Formats: sequence, structure tokens, C-alpha cells
Amino acid sequence: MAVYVNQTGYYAKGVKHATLADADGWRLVDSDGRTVLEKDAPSLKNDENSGDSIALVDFSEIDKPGRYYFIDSNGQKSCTFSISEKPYENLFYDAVKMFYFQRCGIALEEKYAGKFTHRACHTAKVSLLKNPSVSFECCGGWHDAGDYGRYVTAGAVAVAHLLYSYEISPSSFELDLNIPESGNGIPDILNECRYELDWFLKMQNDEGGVYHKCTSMHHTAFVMPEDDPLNFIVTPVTSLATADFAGVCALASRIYAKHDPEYAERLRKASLRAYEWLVKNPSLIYENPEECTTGTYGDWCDADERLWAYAELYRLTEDKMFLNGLTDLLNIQINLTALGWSDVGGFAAFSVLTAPDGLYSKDIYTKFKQSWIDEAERLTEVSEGNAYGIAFHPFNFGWGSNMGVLLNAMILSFAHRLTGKTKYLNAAISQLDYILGRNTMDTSYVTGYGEKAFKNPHNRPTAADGIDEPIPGYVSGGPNRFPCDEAALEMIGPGTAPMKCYADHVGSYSTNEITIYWNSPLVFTLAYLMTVFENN
Ligand code: 9MR
Ligand code: ZN
Repeated sequence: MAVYVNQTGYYAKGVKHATLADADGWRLVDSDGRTVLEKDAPSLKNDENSGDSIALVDFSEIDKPGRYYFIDSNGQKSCTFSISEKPYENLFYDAVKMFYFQRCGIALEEKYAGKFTHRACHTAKVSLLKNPSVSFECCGGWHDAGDYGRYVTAGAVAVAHLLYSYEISPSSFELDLNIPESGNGIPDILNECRYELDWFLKMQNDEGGVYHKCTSMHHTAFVMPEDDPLNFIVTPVTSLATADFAGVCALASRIYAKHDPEYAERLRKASLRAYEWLVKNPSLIYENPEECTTGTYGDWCDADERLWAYAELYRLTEDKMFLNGLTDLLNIQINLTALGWSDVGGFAAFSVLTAPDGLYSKDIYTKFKQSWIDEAERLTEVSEGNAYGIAFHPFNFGWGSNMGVLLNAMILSFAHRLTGKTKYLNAAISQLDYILGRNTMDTSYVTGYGEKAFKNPHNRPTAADGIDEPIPGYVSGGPNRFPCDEAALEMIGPGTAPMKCYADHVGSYSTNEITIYWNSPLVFTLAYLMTVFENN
């Protein structure tokens, strides 16, 4: 019995959907208590993701800015939300500022961090796991997640989301993030990404290879980062990290060239050195050494990472050698819309599909474009087939399912940009609605946004800082039908529907952690919508 809504709000000019569960009808009420729209529900349909009986609530015709809520036919009130010309302004700011709060190796000062300050962390030298006599300075970058590790492949994906977002929706990034570099004449999104890129550069060795990760041997206790007593080690070079590095540095070189040619040149050289290493080392996949229990980011295929590297290096240098490499790789099966940390073929697609005319043959362009549109079609159909509006089947609810939802929003957004078709835009909005509260948990999966925003992220500083509320703007991993932490196992009974396998508990790393690459697709999606609705 409920109406589930996007608790942050809807664009006045956009599609407006909510979801009715287990009730016969609904009415929409404005802040003066007046009913502005009232409807009986069409027949309810069983939803296999949530186990609910649901129907779509379409109130797109209401476009007057203001605060609203629903009352269902059982008298049950929904969360309140706004209809606005700019519903996501504050959310966007905090979702981007999140990366500043993840900074490692630097003190977070009050003037930038407000009350969420901490002293500089993890500033000691690090040593090679396989050769402890080698140690070096490796400060900087973003903490990956609720843990304090830093992982190249995961970081490269987050930076890629942000840089492609900046490239595709530049007008949304005209904002001052109030970070130490603000006001230096460079867009703050680039200032923030540089903090991570500078750390990537430290992870490249003399041969051009890139170490996979820099973490402690085990996850530390729930302490502030500066109180973490564990030493950090660096695990061996992998082709995954090296190819991602080549891709992201080439991309960054292209984007920073206008603002900081010297830095762009450094990135270009680093990317080319990584490429040279890749040529000499056909495939070097990572296996987490048994004695080290921090994250693996395991992945058995590096072809997609190499494809991305080729695409960005070709765009940067226009050297046909890279085009040939890319063309060869297109003969094997690679998912060309994947945008997550294990599969990155979608970044190659961004690169090809935003390239200047004439750089690629029609055949190659069409191949990338067609697979993008095919995937967007499939997602739209799934999304339109259920009243929660998500392009998900039960099996999609794994660890970090909210990333899956948001990556789908990215695919749909970019499909809209490629074709101008409103149905893709509307489907993208539905994915965002789900994240912001239009779901069976009646929960907004972004801290600080929504009447029922989740409050207990599995995030070490949040647990240890002595402040009640979490830092705003953080995305939760979300429902996981195979929860595997004690907190979630206690709170989620056997047989629970996939969309309900969620525990807003600080101990629940398998349903309620935060990561940089769960925030970055939110940033991408919001930036795109803001460009479409606000900056045109
Ligand atoms: O996001 C990762 C998820 O897809 C995996 O299933 C999970 C288990 O291997 O690991 C997640 O990544 C974690 C990483 O290993 C360490 N930092 C926190 C990440 C989010 O939980
Ligand atoms: Zn740190």
C-alpha cells in the first residue's frame, strides 16, 4: 500500500512517473492540501523484481512547480517531492563533491569540507608486495569506497564516467565545487579528476606497466583514515590496470590539452608508455594474492580494456597503428555498451561516437552506434514493461545493483543524445527515479536527498567521525539478492524478493557500501538531464 516517488523531484517539463503498489487508486495533493489529479489504478500487475502488485502512476500533465505528495486509495501518504525547473541542482553539487571527500593523502579542511574534516591520511611510503625492499611515495587519489584502498581499474572507470560526462554535457559543469583548486581557471570537475590522475601516474613503473592496486593487506577497522595503522602495499602490474591507464590517460590528455598543455603532454607520454608495455605483454591478468584480502576487481579478459586504449590513443594521435589495433579487436565478441569496472567496451564507444567526422570509417561508426541503439532498445522495453520503470530482471540485483541501474541510465541518456528519441530520455529518467526513491524500499539511495534517504552507509569515515548524519550525496550499492555480510543476513530473510534485499546498516558492505564508481554514473546522468532540461 503505497505510492513510491522520486523523493528529490521531477522536471516540470519532463515525464513524471511514480509507482502504485497494492491499492486501487491515487490522488496527487499540492502543498495547500488541494487534490490536483485523481485516478483509479488500472489493473495491478505482479512484479517479479519486488514481489509487489503494481501499476504505473503517470502525472506528467502536472507541470506547476511546487511541493506535492500522493495519497493512495487506502489513505496512505507518499513521501513529498518537488516539481521544479531545477530539481537536481543541490544533488548534483553533492554527488560531484563526493570525490573531494574521498581524497586520500590530504587534510580535508573545514573551509571545503564543512564539519566533515579529517587530517591527512595514508602519507607513508608504500612497498611492492612482491619485493618489499622497493618502496616509493604513492600519495593521493581517492579512497575507492567504504574501505581505504585505491584500485587503478575502479578509479579509471570513475574518472572515465566523469570526463566523458564533462565532454558530453559541458554546460552542466560550470560550477564552483569549493575545493582547494577552485578559481584556478580550470573547471572544477577537471581539478577533481586530476587529483586521481596524478595518483595513477605514480602507479606506473619504469617499464610502463601499471600496478593493480595500493591497499593494506586487510581492510582496516572502522577508524578515521588518518588513524589507520596498517601499512600499504602495491600489488603486481596487470594488463587490465595498464590498459585502463592507457585509455584514461589518453582521454584525459585530450581533454586537459586546452587548459594545461604541459599536463596533457605528461598524460600523453604516460599513455604511450603504457601502450608499449601492452604490446610486449599480451595478457597479464590479476589474481589476488591469497595473503591479501582487500578487493580484487578480478576480470579474466583484457580485450575490452585494450579496445578502449586503442580508441582513445587513436583519437589523441590519429596514428593508424591504433586504428588497426581497434579494428582487429572488433573481430572478437566484446560488449560495446559496458561501462563498469570489469567491462569497459562502452568507453571505446563513447570515444568513437563523439569523434570528429571522418576519423572512423562508416562501418566502424555504424557498428558502435548500432550496438548502442540495440542495447537502448532492449533496456527501454524492459523498463516500460514494469511499473517501477527499471530495466532490470531479478538476476540483475547483485552486489552494487544501483550501479547497474545508473549505468543503464547512462546508456539511455547517450542513446537519446545519438537519436533525439524521447523514449530513451524517459527511460533514463525512470532509472534515476528508482535510485531516488521510486522503489519498493521507499528509500532514496542517495544520502541527504529525500524524505527517506538511506542513512547508514558502509563508509569508514561516516562510522568513525562522531557526526550523526552521513556526508550528503553518496550513492548506496543497493539491493543484492546474495547478501553476504552479517548485518544483511540478519535483516534479510530467505526468499526475500530481489528488490527488497537491502539493509540500511553500516555493517552491510554487500548492500550498503559506497564507491566512487557508484557516484560517477549518477553524476553523468544528472549532468545529461540538466543539459537537456536546463541549458538548452
Ligand atoms: O563493487 C564490487 C562488486 O561488484 C563485487 O561483487 C565485490 C566483491 O568482489 O567487490 C566490490 O568492490 C569492492 C572492492 O572490492 C573493494 N572496495 C569496495 C568495493 C565495493 O564494495
Ligand atoms: Zn587515505
